[in-house]
Amino acid sequence: MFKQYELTYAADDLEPVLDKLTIETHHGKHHAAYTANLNALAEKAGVSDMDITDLLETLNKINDDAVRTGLRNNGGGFYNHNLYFSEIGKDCGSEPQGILAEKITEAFGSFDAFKEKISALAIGQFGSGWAWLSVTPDGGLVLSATANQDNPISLGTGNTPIFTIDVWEHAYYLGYRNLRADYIKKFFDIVNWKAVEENYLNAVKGR
Ligand code: MN3
Repeated sequence: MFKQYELTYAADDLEPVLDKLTIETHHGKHHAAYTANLNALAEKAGVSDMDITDLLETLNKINDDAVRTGLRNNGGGFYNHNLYFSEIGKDCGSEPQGILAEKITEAFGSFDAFKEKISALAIGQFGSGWAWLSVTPDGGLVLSATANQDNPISLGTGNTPIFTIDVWEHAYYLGYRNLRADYIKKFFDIVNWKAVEENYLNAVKGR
């Protein structure tokens, strides 16, 4: 049974960056649906007890095309949104500290340069998708963008995502309409960098 991340903030805590209805719909409808669909498909495929990252890494072992595609889309939707909703919060924003700040500077030159680069990937992702900050097998950081609900795990990159930006229209359309770049710019005001640093430390620990 895969468990949807429970919000640690109220739906209106992220205003004015993300409005209450956007959070309620995104978490309570979209993310909830991915989770329910994943659980139904996982039961059918006999993989309900798997860790989500193990499942996404080994999708090619599932023979039934429809089940494999469903698990890729809904398993990705489940995993991606668990990361997304756990990396934002009330009274956040600011800048990363400690080891994460050092690693970002090492990889991209500065925090501002990192923001510019990942924003460009997020803006440039054609259609629905995600931009990612991931940890490489040697502990470095790398950026990427993916379509639909794919992620660096389901694509078999060997990298571990620690931060993401959802650029599906359902993430921002009520507040920003067609202005994806404005949403991305404001999104940094609600990022919980402490949580992202924990993601980094967990990713490195597991290697
Ligand atoms: Mn979404």
